[in-house]
Amino acid sequence: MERTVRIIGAPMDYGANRRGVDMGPSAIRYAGLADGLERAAVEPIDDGDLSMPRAEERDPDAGQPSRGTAKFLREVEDVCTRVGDRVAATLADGEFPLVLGGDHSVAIGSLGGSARAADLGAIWFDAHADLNTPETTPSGNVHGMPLAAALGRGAFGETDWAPAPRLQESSIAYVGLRSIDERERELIRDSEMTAFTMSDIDQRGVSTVVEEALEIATDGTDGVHVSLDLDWLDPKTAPGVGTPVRGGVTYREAHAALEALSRRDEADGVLRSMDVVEVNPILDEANETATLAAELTASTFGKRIL
Ligand code: B3U
Ligand code: MN
Ligand code: MN
Repeated sequence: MERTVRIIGAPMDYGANRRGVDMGPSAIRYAGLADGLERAAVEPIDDGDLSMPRAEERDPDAGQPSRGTAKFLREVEDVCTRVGDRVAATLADGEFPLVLGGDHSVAIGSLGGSARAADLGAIWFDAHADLNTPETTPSGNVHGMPLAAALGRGAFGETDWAPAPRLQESSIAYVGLRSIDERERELIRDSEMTAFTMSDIDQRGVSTVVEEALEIATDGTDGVHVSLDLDWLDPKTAPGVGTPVRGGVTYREAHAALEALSRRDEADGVLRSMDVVEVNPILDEANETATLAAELTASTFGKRIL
């Protein structure tokens, strides 16, 4: 047991428009996360869940940004600040922070916390680009904005909590994109990020794409953050997500991708932090998506078939 993985539950659903992702952390634990991690020969320590006020008791329009729309922004700020502090403290203790969402806005916290004491690269496994700002968002949901927030784009740039201190655009790689808003398409094209879409995976295979993503995220950085949005997978395999998009990766491709990360990590110790987000047990079939989330996390930390 060479590595200690500290599990930080962030049961928040302020950033999504469907209730239910707040139950993600319990569902992933129930699906056997700790056992899977032990089989991967890491020691899991579970910090339990951060406390979260119920969305029903809050006003989504309070605390709006200087420009545009971002629902529940005050609550997202509060949670992400606490997630960031926990992630930074975990890293300072020499442990690996694993954040369980919750909707994808928790990643503003995990990226910010992980990028405090190191130059950070990131690999974003997602159907969506999550690059909207309060000014461009079609929905007002912050789970469509975490990368923009961490990069300090748009109205997020005027806040002191959202921008991740040591995260450069050029060290970010998307893997598996297939649902991009019109404005986001322009933003990605004009950015220094690298976007591998589903069609890159079709053409070159998922392992090659992940190895290329790793090259980008490790080049000139001290470590890599892995953000795993379960809607990256095909909805036939992972039905329990708020915004399913057909045409995602299969069960085998998903494991192959995370095993490719783990192989590189075994050789060079490149992984620094991770979040697993958007599991919605209410929309799931017999906890299938949470089970997959637990299995894929174990694959990332080195669990093998044999
Ligand atoms: N791009 C859309 C939809 C979306 C993004 N992330 C999720 N859905 N999960 C938006 O609302 O920003
Ligand atoms: Mn996402
Ligand atoms: Mn998504």
